[in-house]
Amino acid sequence: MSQSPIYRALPTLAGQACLAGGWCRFDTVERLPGGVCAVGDLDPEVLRKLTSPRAAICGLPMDRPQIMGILNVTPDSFSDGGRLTDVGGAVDAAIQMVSQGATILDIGGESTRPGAAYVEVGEEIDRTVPVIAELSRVLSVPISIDTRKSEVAKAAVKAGASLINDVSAMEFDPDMASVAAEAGVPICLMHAQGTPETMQRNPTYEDVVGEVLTHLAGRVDAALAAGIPAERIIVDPGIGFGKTLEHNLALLSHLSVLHSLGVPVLVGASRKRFIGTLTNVEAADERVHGSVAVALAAVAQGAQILRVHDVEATAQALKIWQAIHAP
Ligand code: HH2
Repeated sequence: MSQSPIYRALPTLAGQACLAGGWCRFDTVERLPGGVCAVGDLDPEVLRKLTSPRAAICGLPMDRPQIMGILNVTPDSFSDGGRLTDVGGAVDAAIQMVSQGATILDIGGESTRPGAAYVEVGEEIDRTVPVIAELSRVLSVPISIDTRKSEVAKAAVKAGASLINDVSAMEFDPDMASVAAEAGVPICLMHAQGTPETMQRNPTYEDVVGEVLTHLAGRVDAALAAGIPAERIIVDPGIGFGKTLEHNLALLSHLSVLHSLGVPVLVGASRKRFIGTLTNVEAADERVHGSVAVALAAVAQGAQILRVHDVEATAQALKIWQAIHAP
């Protein structure tokens, strides 16, 4: 349960205040508890966090949406596992994603799908580091390492990764905070309830939006306390990580609440189970259209980074959305 009030800017296309220095605007804010209030009546610190332009992440401006292409070098990822088993294949896929519009690449060596098995540190390094080293040699886009383990993060940064994406928000490995602080790279803090092994058994919340926000606020504080400056922190609601269909939809429809934390928001809903459930599409790689719809819904609430498998489709949809709404 959340203790302090929650402030959710209600995005419109033509309000007086600018959400996170980006493309969404707003006139009113939902305060829970307390109801709707006008921008002019907000506490200045709350207003500052909601409106201040976010610092660039790895040189990528946060006043426009960025596409993070997913590259899983795993045998068992839920939608693309086993596809990229050698460095050459992974590099080719990465080059294609960049040509299609990815401005950042997320390399993962351990599946975190529900029920996925634990991968040892050495194995995860062997899967990811050669790919990162080669990618940073041939491409100039920033590379993110998707890991919960500080040793993997350290090796990946040494090989050229410039962002750490931790689905446990530094809770799985107590050394992750100091490694990220010392490495001087941004870190994405994602909300999860439980571990991948168990998280989908019976996810339970009294107030999923409030609890996810409160948890992420605590993890942002932990990162700040560890010496990671706010300019290097990203938050993520963790779609599908210990969440039912209803939880995912509540988070997506209230996504803009995360801007009250004052840092960029990343959303990773691509091809996930809830899209299949809503559309009756069993095969994960056939959930492209639903995934694009979620990406646009996230952008309409000011999410700055979209983590996606289908870069080309997302980039095309985003171009049209921007041409209409944020030229
Ligand atoms: N989702 C997955 C993995 N990493 N990172 C962030 N920040 N946000 C997410 O939503 C997220 C993530 C799971 O998706 P995927 O990588 O496609 O599958 P798998 O974990 O099976 O490799």
